[in-house]
Amino acid sequence: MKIYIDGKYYDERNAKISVFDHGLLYGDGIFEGIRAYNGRVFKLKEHIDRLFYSAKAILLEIPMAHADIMAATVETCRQNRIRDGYIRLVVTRGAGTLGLNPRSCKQPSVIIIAGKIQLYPQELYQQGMDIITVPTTRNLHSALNPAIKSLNYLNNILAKIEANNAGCEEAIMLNAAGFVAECTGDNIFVIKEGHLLTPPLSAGALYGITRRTVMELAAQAGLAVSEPDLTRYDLFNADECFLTGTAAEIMPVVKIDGRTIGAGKPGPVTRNLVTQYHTLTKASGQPIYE
Ligand code: PXG
Repeated sequence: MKIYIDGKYYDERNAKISVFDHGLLYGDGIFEGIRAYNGRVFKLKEHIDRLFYSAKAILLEIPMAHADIMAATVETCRQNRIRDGYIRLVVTRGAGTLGLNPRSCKQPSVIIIAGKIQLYPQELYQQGMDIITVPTTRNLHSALNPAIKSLNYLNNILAKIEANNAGCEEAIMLNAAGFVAECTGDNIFVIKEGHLLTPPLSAGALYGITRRTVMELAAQAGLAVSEPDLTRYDLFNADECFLTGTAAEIMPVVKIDGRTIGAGKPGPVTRNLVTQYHTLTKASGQPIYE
């Protein structure tokens, strides 16, 4: 595997960054998780846009232009002969002194890894997932805005551990007001009487790129799409529920906190969206090999 670090490619065992990098010392940095399908990078521009928005929010100056990061991402896929894969793009604050002042970091680092990801077992896509609400609430906007895809994922990791301890693969995180925010690495949706509902960004959801894509597909299919505040009660009484994410794609949910959702198996609206999503991922995106 060839890994891109600051303009050069390194073998896996030589791909290293400084122990003084504030990305490591403080989680001071940002990232993106991107997919390639069928020789194309899916929603590349949208991911790089979000990377720049995250950077702006944490006053991190990415040392490359938008177009150059797009080109480096595609080139890293080419170097690794990726047709279908997963790309992790990381920008760290860079090496500095021991002490959290980011002004000691002279040069942010850009890292691009192109490999594979299998987030959840395949059979869960057929059966649907059983998930729970966990005690750890999503970060407050006023503390660390969940819209920022930062290297500070402890909030999500704690929730994931709580889910894993209960035998579940994913966790529903509420915000401090008790409304549903999102899952640890996925957005959440419900279907109720022909309406597609998902928490608003103000509830503490990441501006998910799969989330937006699914909302567009649903609107095209004639579903009413809205973003109201949702409570656990709304989830329990939904006709269908599913999660979205770049890695997860669309994952049906059939049980929440012991309550069976709808008929207890992936529903027709979810299955239709899955089909449409797969059609879209196969046929669109930035070509890698032309
Ligand atoms: N919420 C959170 C907190 C996320 O981290 C999503 C929602 C879905 O967003 P996208 O834009 O991907 O639709 C994410 C994204 C992993 C992994 O390694 C996690 C994500 C993406 C890729 C890999 O677990 N989360």
